[in-house]
Amino acid sequence: MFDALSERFEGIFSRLRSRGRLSERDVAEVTREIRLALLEADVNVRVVKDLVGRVKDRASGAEGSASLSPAQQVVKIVNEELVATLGGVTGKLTMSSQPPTVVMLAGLQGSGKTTAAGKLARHLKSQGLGVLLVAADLQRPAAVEQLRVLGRRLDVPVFSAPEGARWRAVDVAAAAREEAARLGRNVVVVDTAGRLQVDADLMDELRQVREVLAPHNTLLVVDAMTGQEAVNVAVAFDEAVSLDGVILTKIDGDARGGAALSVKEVVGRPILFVGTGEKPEDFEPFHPDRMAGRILGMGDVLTLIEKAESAFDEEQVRETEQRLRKGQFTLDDFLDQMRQVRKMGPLQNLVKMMPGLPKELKSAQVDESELARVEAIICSMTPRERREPSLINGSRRLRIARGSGTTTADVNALLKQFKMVQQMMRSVAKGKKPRLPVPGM
Ligand SMILES: Nc1nc2c(ncn2[C@@H]2O[C@H](COP(=O)(O)OP(=O)(O)OP(=O)(O)O)[C@@H](O)[C@H]2O)c(=O)[nH]1
Ligand SMILES: [Mg+2]
Repeated sequence: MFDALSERFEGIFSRLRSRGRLSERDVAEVTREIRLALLEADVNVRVVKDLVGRVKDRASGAEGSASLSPAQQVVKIVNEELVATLGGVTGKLTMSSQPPTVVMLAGLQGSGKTTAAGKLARHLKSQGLGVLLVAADLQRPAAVEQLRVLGRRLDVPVFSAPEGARWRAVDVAAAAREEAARLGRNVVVVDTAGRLQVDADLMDELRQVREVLAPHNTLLVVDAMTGQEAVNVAVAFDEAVSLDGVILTKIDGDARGGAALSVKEVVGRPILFVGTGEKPEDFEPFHPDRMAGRILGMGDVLTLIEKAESAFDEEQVRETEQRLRKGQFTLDDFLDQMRQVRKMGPLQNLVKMMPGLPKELKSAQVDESELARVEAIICSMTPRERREPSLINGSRRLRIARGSGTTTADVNALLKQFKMVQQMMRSVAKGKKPRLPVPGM
């Protein structure tokens, strides 16, 4: 998402860079280009008009007043106004002082409600909260089972209508709080049924569910691919059940991104989370400033750092560091490091967030199977071999290759790679500037 828009902005800003002072005409030209870029990205017309108007006012007024170059000044202004349009600050779920906090999800069919329920449960669980998932979608026969499967995978309990009981969604909702109290859960996440379109039946059911649930957060799940229509859907749901926020899903797709940029301004409800893929971990809090940075091509360094921080086990990192200082870096450490990196999610997603990487590199496939192979090889070694790889002679090599389903050439390649990393680590430990083993890096 936003690729086309980013590219347009990149072009606009690089042309601007070659200018000295910005004349009235330059400002007019730049704002016209920005307007076109936003409209092409499917941003709501009213939102475009407001945003461009604000940029124009500030860009002409600020002329020559700061030490920034004209181009830098415009980038700064566009960035700030984009952040404002996206909601300004990072939104948060309202947590009730009296548990359980209730979160109700609503949205059209296939928007990603059930998936988002799982993702949200995982997210809250990782913050140390006890979550109960509630299956209040009795529309689709398989819906309850879908949530149960997710719950099992995430190790989160799922509450649903008792076998054979003829419950409606409101009955499930009514019993959910009691179940949460019984299980001592802090947060209840309720999945509801969707419809193909906004219709009276759906809204009635949702209103009833909302009434008995009295949720602290009613969140609309919107598929980013729906484009402009997302805004209308959000307005309709807001009128019916009064929304507190939005979860925007499938931003990993090739949607142009206009919906994301319009929802807050038109509906007045913040985007709280975004779905970036099908898996439970493909989920992030929505940060307007970082999203703006990503759109303007500044990369999403902060999200990257945050991911790294949450994935790395500090204790383990400290231990490794201590061994490194003593110049001991074993294949076990190598494996640990690799696993830590993998915990951050698919490499592909991480690479996309790196600023300044050439486009070709971002679209290049990262070979995840290579990582799996390395893991298999190291796991086929004895603990002693992992500490002293020099022990690995011809027959051991063959055993390791067989054990890991690889070839002796693979084992050799890994040992060579490890040796280079080890050498690098040793020179780091000695306080020398490391010589990277990869040429050209
Ligand atoms: N790529 C991508 N796919 C997603 C994302 N979120 C959900 N999906 C996929 O979208 C499809 C629909 O997701 P569900 O969670 O079942 O949608 P739902 O709103 O519960 O659908 P109903 O219960 O039928 O109303 C599934 O195939 C999901 O894997 C996302 O962020 N990115
Ligand atoms: Mg569902």
